[in-house]
Amino acid sequence: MAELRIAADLVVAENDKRAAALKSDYEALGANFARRGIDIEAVTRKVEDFFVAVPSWGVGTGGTRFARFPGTGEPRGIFDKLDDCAVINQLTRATPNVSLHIPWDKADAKELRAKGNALGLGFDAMNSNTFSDAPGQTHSYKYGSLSHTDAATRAQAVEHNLECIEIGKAIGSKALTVWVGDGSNFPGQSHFTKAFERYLASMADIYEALPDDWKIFTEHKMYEPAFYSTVVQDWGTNYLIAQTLGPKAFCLVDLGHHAPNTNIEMIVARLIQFGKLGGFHFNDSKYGDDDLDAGVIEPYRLFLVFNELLDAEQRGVNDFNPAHMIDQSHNVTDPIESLINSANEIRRAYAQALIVDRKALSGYQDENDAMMASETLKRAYRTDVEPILAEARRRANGAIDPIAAYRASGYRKKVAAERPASAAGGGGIV
Ligand SMILES: [Mn+2]
Repeated sequence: MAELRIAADLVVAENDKRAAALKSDYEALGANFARRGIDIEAVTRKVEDFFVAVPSWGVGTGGTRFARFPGTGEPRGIFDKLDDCAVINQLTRATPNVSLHIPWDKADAKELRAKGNALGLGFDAMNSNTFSDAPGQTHSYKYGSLSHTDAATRAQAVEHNLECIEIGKAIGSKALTVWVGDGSNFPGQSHFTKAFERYLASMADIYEALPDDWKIFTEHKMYEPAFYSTVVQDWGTNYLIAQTLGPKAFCLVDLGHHAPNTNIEMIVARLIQFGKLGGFHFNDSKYGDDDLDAGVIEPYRLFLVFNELLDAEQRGVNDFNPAHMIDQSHNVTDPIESLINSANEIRRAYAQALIVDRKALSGYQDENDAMMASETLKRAYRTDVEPILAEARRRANGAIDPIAAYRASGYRKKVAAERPASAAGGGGIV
């Protein structure tokens, strides 16, 4: 039995206040579904089994290039972060796994594993960091890491990724996500081809050390921290990497890493078709890599991404098992509330995509009935599936209204008393 960060009877008391309304809403939605030929119980069970990993770096307050304004009770290290992640999972029952970032979360592997076990948490993909310099490191990543012009710097970056794999093996992770900040700020600064050749050679060295049952994920990103070019700038380059490295290499799609108005769901479809979709970093954006909470800006786009995933699943695409991870920066909210809400929004998109009438959609596509094809998607998207999400949480001993339960628990106030205030100022992601 996992240690609970919030008293079980508080969650029960909060749920008791809302149980009758939920029952009534769930029955009404069930009757609506029955008329549409959908089994609400089957949908609820699928939602209960859908999980998304939370990022350890997401439970601290994020920042921008301008400043960081920390909240109270900021986690002091990985063990505090795991405590906060356990709260998110206790209330949502949607986030049983945590993704670690090394070296930020470096700690004794046995202790990490024991802490995870005690809290009922597992470990998702390991994330390497060669986009900033760790204290005391020999070679700087100012001008790149895996694609650096200097062989010793590249070797150091490869070595760091190998260390991430070793830590991951010790704590039960099965994937490595390679983060790089490599790129250039000026035309002419970097030779596109040579830089990509060096990157591929470094990645091949990392791939070589990857256990057989692991996956390696690469993320494309159009800009930032480099502002003229990046080494892995778009999904085409990302696909080339996965294709060149081999069968354990896959592309990760971070929803914020594209030019505005890019048709991301179509990229997802292409990667699925050619067997290289590794998974997602969920977040939302208005302008660039804003790292806003999933579903707050473009919930229809999130739904359309899940529509492609469910289409693939229901077509029985081979070995289709994309990783679901959140990658966000919470600058003005309580990070725990943002992650609770994001996990729910991701489940909402999943539930809405589950109820798309795919047979009807396929028929409208064949008949070139654009109006009805669009309406088929919209009908699913317009359905308020909140009773299903709430019922899935309730059945798993989570909270019917997780943010209300979190606020009622006084958790933030409690940890604020235990954890000294962290320093303000400084930009960047944490
Ligand atoms: Mn990302």
